[in-house]
Amino acid sequence: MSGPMMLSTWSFGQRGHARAWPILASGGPSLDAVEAACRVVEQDPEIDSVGFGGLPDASGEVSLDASIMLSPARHGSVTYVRRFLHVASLARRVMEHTPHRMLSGDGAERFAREQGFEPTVLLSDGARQAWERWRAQGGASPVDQSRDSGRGLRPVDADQSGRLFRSAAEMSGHDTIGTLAIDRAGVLAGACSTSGMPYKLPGRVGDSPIVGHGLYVDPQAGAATATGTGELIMGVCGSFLIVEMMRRGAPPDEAIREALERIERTHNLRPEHQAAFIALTPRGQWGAGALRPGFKVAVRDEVADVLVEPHIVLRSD
Ligand code: SD4
Repeated sequence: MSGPMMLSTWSFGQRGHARAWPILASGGPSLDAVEAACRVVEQDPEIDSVGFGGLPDASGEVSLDASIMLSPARHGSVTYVRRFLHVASLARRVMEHTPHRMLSGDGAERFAREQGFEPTVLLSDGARQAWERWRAQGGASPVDQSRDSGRGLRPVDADQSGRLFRSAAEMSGHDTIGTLAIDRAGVLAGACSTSGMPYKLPGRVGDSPIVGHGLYVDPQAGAATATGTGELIMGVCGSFLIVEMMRRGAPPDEAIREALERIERTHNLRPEHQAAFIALTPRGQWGAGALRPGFKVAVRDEVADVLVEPHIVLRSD
């Protein structure tokens, strides 16, 4: 067994790691670490694809989805949450305080209130203005979330100011925070949180809150999480497929390649489509891959705090 480590999607994953790593480094649980990473990204108004600041649906309303998972018997998720910010934490409450696995919409929000979560407005001024521009242009064009312009590949402590990113422009254009962690005790955990596809039809739910699609964790086999166009990922049960292949002996990269190739084989891909996965074995071996260029993965362990290119990029376009 190697030491604790964390792996997250996109450049904003590093922001999450800055908060979550001290939990793992001090021997804390991986479940707390993945929740903490999601909370950082959820509350950041500069990030237009998760939590406050997330782009709204076609009607101008923001709705959030999230899931959290320890094992096939221990997971929780929420969908279509429109008045509460910390949906990964809410998913954890579903796991820990209900006999259920998923709560949706008004029921999820009633549960949030009962659990003491404070209702809030999720639409930021920036997201409202973006939606107004989208509507003024006819409201038809899909948003390409495939590329991460975060300037990464930074070694540990490169940014002494503590500011990991220089401008909002560096952060835009990508989506779900998916995060996987293994703690000192060797316990795997995963979480993901998203505002979903920009300008989606109201009520649309993507892969992120659905166990097996956007996230899957099995203590014996490993963990995987997804980002990108949920409709593609849901078509192949992406995260479950990857964990299942790892169970049968595939290294994480090989398992991810199979999921990406299956998406490519079974869908008519459009230019704005992206799908990317990260995966982690119980022994700390990790993998990352994307359908198209532009994806980045944040990695943190006892020696490194880096943002790197995925090992696999299936297509060049
Ligand atoms: C979803 N995978 O809901 C998430 C994030 C996303 O366009 O919106 N991608 O499909």
